[in-house]
Amino acid sequence: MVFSVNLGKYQFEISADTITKNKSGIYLSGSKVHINLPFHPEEYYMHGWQSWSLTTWLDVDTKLESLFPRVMRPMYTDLPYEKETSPHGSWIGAVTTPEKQVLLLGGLDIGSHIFLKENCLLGGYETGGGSWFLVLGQEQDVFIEYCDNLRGKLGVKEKCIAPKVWCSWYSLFQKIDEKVIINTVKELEEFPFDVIQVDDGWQRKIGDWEANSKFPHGMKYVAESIKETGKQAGIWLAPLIIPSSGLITKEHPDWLLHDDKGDLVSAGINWKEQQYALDTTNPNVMDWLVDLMKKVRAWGYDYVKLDFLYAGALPGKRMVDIYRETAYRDALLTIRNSLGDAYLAVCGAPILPSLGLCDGIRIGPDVSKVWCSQLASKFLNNYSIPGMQNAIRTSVNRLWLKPLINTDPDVVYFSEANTKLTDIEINLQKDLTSIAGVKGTSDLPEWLTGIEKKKLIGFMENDPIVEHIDRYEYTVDGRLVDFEDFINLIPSPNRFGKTIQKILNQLAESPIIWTLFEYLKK
Ligand code: 9PG
Repeated sequence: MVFSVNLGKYQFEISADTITKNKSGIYLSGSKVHINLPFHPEEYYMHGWQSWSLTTWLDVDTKLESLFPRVMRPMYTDLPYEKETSPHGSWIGAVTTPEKQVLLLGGLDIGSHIFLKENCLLGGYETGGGSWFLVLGQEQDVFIEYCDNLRGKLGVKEKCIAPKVWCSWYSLFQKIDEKVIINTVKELEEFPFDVIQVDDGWQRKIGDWEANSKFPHGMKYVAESIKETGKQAGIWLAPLIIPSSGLITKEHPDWLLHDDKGDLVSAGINWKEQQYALDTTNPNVMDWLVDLMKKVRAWGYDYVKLDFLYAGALPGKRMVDIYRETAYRDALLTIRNSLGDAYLAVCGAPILPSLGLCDGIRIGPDVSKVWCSQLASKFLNNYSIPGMQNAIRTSVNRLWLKPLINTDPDVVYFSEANTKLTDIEINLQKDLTSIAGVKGTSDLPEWLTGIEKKKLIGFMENDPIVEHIDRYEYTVDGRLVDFEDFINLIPSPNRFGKTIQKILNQLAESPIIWTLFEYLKK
């Protein structure tokens, strides 16, 4: 059906199954909705699928090419749309009007995707149908209205104050062992952290979630040592992925997600090997996951960071034929329930399907001590690999989620040694963290000078007053912070550059580039 609707000074032609209007906006239903724009939009808000996927305002004429290397697409993008070059995004899309107002179209159910094609905003449900919210107004207001509607639809887990976390990843990476962790725990005693979180490196292997030989007294002992210092113990797991050389791949191949042809579905490449995804609609898989969650709780961990969760929502042929994001959300609900009252932080997680079920969510890629990799951004169209600019760009564009969930923009660095970041870049991340309201670091106390230690303590203890002024402009305790000039996309290459890009994209499919890519991630 085609409807003609007035919003502000504009009359929109809308095609949808049903339409209702109230004072906050317009509600539509239908598997496909079309909104003809009576103006030429200047900018488009593209929202990435999972924590690490690019989220930004774009000039509408910007063509975003597909991300390379292709094998990494499952890890950074939403596969059904990997080849789409017109502006598009997951669940929510928005455009600016010539008067600098914003017209926002948001899915109110999971499985929605928005496109801007010519002068038409298109919404489509992968599930065959659902509801939509359409609103025109000031930028901040329309995002707040959308949040209010999501709250009613997907729920909000009672929002708790985000704990201040020390996490082992961004300093020690996988080079953790019992001695280093216990030592750090002792050194951190005088610091105002709520949680000491052990990240990747404690486990025997991905999918084999027992302490490795570097933790001879086991993970319960580590949790107890942390708790003795008055802090909560946190642990990292990537429960929904399984490496090709994993035990489950050999012993329970039927637990893994397959495609229509019966081949295993790739969940990307990491830890130098091919990763696969668990099929969470298989009851044996869910039993295994529930036991795993109960095990880490019994070890004494009250803060659980679950990572690489996108694997649970990849396209594939599941044992029970349900929609992929529904399969993920169902699994997350069971996981949530088996974790009891632990703080659940999710990462690499599809955004909307996680709402209401977890306490905190990573809203951007990993930070690193490098601002940006020109090679990855400019030539591989990859804005998701670890890097401070990638992390800030996507996180700052996701702060509207704050009323719904604790929004985690990743850690802050306090040590100024061994970094390629400038003070300005480090401080920008500090301010973003204050604005987002989730604070953490990985710095080892022994790496910090006296002044740096004081700065860290001051930062963790201070709770600044934040005001949102404009899209990328905030005040933090009255001081103006503007992200705008720091988060532009890298201009696409010229003709010569395009040739190099083509060659690199080809090369990116070969193993040679792997060595380079591993290097870029550092
Ligand atoms: C542990 C880490 C940390 C971190 C997570 C996640 O290859 N990659 O592009 C890539 C992206 C993210 C990533 C690791 C690799 O990090 O975000 O906080 O827990 O896993 O492995």
